[in-house]
Amino acid sequence: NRPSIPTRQGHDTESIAWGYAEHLKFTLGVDRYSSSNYDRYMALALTVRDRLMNQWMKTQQTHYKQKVKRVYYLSLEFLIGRSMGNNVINMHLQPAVEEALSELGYSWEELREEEIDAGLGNGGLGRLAACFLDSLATLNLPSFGYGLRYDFGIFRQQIENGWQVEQPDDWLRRGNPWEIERPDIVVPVHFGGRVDTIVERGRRKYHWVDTTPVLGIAFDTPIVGFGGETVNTLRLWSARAAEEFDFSEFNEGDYVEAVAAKVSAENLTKVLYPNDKLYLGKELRLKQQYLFVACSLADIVRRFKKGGHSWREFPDYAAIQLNDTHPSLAVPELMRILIDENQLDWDTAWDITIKSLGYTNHTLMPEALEKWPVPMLEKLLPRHLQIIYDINHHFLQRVSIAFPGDMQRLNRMSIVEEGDTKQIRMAHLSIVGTHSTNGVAALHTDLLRSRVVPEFAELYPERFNNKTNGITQRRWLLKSNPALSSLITEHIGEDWITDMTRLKKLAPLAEDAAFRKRFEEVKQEAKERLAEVLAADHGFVINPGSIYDVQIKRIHEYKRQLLNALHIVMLYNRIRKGETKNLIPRTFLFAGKAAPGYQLAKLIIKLINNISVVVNGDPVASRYLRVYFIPNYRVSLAEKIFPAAEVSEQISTAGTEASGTGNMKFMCNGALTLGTLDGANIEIIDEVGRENAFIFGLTAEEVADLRPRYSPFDLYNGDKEIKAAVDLLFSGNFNFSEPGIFEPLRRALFDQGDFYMHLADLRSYADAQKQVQELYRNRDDWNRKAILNIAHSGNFSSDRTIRQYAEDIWNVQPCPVDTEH
Ligand code: DL6
Repeated sequence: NRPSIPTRQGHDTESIAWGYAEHLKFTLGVDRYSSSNYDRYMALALTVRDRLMNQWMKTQQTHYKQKVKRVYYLSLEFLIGRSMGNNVINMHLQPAVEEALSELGYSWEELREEEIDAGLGNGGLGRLAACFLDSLATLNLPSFGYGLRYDFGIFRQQIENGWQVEQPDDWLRRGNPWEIERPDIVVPVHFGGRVDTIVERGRRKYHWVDTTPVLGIAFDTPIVGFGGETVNTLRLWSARAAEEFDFSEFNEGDYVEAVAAKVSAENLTKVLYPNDKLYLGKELRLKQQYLFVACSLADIVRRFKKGGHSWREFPDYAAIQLNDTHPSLAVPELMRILIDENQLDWDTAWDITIKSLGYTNHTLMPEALEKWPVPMLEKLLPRHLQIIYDINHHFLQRVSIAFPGDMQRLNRMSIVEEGDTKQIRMAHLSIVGTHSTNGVAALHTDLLRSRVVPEFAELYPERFNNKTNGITQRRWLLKSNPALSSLITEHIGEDWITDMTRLKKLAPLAEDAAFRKRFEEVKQEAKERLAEVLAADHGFVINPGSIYDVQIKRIHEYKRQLLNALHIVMLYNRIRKGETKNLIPRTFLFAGKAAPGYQLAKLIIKLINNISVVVNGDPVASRYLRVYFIPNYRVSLAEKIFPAAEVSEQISTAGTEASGTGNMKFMCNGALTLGTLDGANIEIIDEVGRENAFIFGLTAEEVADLRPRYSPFDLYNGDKEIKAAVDLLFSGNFNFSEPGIFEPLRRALFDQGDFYMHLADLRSYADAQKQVQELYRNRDDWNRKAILNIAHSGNFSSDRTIRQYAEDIWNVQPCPVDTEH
């Protein structure tokens, strides 16, 4: 049913080919001879974007007309990756796009590789936010994502002589076809100045004056749900100097200063901070947080006011979720807007604030907890500091009524931490100032309640709840693993794309030998494809007949890449001793970025690379064992690795990983989990059964019990094989031309007490690895378990997570939008 006249919105092949040619010529000003591959990608992206505009506007109109309640997801990070493939799939455009390109003589596979990842996040927290956007749109939930449009996303990782070297990620340099600048949506944001208090008709009024303004300009990215019905918005703010820079008033010398001041204002959104789980206390970061919160709340309030409701109804129209404490200035900022700008009384403002805000905690690491120094807040946000003090005053009154005479408790729970420099505890502020505090996996929520903030859980038991993380199966299975997706759909239909629990129907097929064979073929092809990509990109020589054993995630001591490395050295020793009987070749793949200032994590990368050189260069060992560190881990690379993975390394010290989401991506791609009872691993095992995974190591409780009497030396001395591996690791064997470089790792493991208990778990890890090897020998049995993993991965869809947030925290309803296609 091809129309004779191609149109700008047509989903048919002709329209797409025509749209592409128009953009190439009229938007980009090139022709088929002068265009680069990137131009061709841009022309295609703009063609796809045209086809979602109508539905984007219709979605916004529908939400406006129906006066819906919206979800506002406030996150300093959105780790989107590429948008082309996802949008094309969600809009059901793929067949027409592929055909149009092939008629024009181009390949869809090649063109989509041109897209530069939007890497506006560090890892789990940012990627979760991106999966949530996909689920919100697919579930027809009216929502906005709000964040910052960093000019530079997470750094590009290069490996030089085994070391991580950071390069700036200039992702916008060639233009971003998915965003639309909204110069009219601009919010003035104030910093500094002072607060004047005046009493008017018996009421105190606060005037924040003499401030330095900066502007936030909106850039919108459409978020298309599967089926293309709802198109929500991701609105990212970019800093601009305020108009007040009147250049005409300056003489030549001042002019330069004025320009410098302008640049400094615009530096606010220059770069994403590349640390996850480490709070640094930098002023620029605080400014980023406030800019983002102030712009987003101003936008939300503006939209609310257009609806003509009374302020009391604000929580009926806005559910604002704080992704970690990064947006927690939303608590005092909303209070400021309500009290100072809209003359509400304190109690009413507080009631509205609490009802409309929710807070998600993402980590148990004490070093990640944000605490802003009072002097910094006083200088930058004096009015907010006053409000925080007032909130604390009311809060401590409540605590002292509940626990009379308990001064120690007041100190522990206070939002203000006393000390040489007073600090504001943003987690306390977030719990006190919102109606919901959630953890991201069952164990994490339990530990949050029992260990991290037990007194808050006691005071507000009704506020604490769990929302186990999830991932979108549209990106992490349908898009990234088309062959497995087709196999699944061929057998159980395509309902799993929007209801991942339907994958359960695969369970009986695990008993079907023909299906297992097909699964094995698909996995094998994925392994070969990955080997080809890594050969082409990095010159790696990977044996597709080996077991692909994969650990891909941020590099951090608690995630224990070092445990994996120690075990590799154990294997290496065994091979050197000739213990190779029945050994199935194994390829250990690592990838991940270390925070630039995290020296020990960077040293772990160096260690893996050095082990890789020695092991892969050993003519005997390399027949059985190869180790590769894949540089520059990012979403688009992850999409190529998961389909090929067979062993999913989830080996954090129990009680340290809040949830993990990589574990879920591995599972639905048919890898078997080799993991500790940590984070969401526990729930993964509950779903698939312990017999279909490899579980090892201490539990969170055992870790806590052991800690006071833990001795890494005893374990080292008590196990000959472990001793030999540790000795070899630190003997210089892997760094003979760089003597002593791994000494800090040895010190961390021994002199500093091995905080993450590598040695406590190494023996049981090595035993679990033996089971991996034994099971793999019977590949058919392995395949059966792999299929069962896919079949039981349905609970880990972010659709399930978002439904739970929508019902339990946000109280929002889906709003269908009419479609023409
Ligand atoms: O909730 C998403 C993700 C979890 O899956 C990880 O377990 C957790 O480590 C991660 N946290 C962060 C940064 N936390 N802070 N602050 O990425 O969140």
